[in-house]
Amino acid sequence: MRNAETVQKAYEIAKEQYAGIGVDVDKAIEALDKVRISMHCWQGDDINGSLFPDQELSGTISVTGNYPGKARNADELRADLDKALSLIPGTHKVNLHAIYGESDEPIDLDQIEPKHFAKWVEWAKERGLGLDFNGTFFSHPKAESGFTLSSADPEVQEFWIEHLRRVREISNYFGQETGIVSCNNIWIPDGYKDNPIDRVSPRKRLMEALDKAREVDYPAENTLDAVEGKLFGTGVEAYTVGTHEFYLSYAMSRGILWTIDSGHFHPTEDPGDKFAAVAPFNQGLYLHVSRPMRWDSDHVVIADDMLRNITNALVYNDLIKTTHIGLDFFDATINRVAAYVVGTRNTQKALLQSFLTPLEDLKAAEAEGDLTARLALVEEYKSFPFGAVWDYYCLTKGVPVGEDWLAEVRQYEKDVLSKRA
Ligand code: RNT
Ligand code: ZN
Repeated sequence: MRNAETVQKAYEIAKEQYAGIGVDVDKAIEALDKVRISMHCWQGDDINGSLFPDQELSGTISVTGNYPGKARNADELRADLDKALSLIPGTHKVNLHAIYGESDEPIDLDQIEPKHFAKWVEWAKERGLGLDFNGTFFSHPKAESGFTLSSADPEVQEFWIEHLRRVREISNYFGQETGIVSCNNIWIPDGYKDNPIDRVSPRKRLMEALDKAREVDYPAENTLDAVEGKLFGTGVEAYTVGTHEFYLSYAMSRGILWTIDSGHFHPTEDPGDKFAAVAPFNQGLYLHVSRPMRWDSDHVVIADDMLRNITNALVYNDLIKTTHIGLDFFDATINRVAAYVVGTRNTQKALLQSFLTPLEDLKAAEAEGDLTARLALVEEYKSFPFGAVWDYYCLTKGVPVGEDWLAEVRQYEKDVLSKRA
């Protein structure tokens, strides 16, 4: 167990060291504390959901592993999220998918209503959490052809348009009820395994379907639509209808958020630079922080260079105000509550490191053309004691310091998770 006095002492020393380079650690902590991270509910049950519990996951994404104790229903999922949230400093958001609705009678995705999410709303309100949302355009018989919103079959397409209409209404309800804007992220798996002849028509259909589903205007303080593109997925290697270029064009022309999932790019690309590239156009962003391992593998987020590049781009360029940060990973080979804690705390730690940067000095060095100082200083600052500041932040927020949270997850596993069949 970490000793509070030691944490306090280390913080005082760190504070002094950072003050030496003109950084106010308390301001950095304050900035970090304001950032709500949207924790994706689907890490807790391998994207299973509660509307169709027996439906297999499909739609170009997959979860591997069978670690015991996954949440079997929404109540268990909320309990697991509560556990994870108790080990993460700050106040956050939870990101729901349409399949996480709760209904006494069987309903389909074109019948979901706000009332099917009332339990989630009540739960979120009690905890001061925001709620983001996603339509579920996969794991469904009507998605089996491989096409949803871009389907050439009018009946199939209309089903998904109606789904999206309802999803937007529910997202608006989330914002209204919680008082925190709800981002409504749209991702569809549509595409072909092999090279198509006609690459344009499915995209025209997708554009028209999105426009149709988005006819109703909701207040921007309640809900914001976001569109998430992708290069490829399993089974749609040749052609994805909703690519990055498609959605960036759509988002720009419709004035909505563009979603960047860091797993959807080649490992040599820097997702952080993409925010900066669209920043001059005032483009609002939604972010899925993920970790690609050779491909879009959705590994739990770790403290790697990609993550640092992302948080640096956000903080150094003051894009944090126009960016909504969500997580998107799924690993069923480890304790799922631990996965949440690792991924969320890592994202926060990376943000804190970015906030602990003497930006004015570095910007001045850059402006003066002193590229030597820029490189030398950035490298030295990497070994500044940000961990002491992080530990202190955790201490003041009443969450476990350092690795202490693991013992709590182990206990929860013993008391709760291991009892699930
Ligand atoms: C898939 C997208 C999408 C999903 C979730 C479950 O590649 O990243 O965000 O992960 O909708
Ligand atoms: Zn994503």
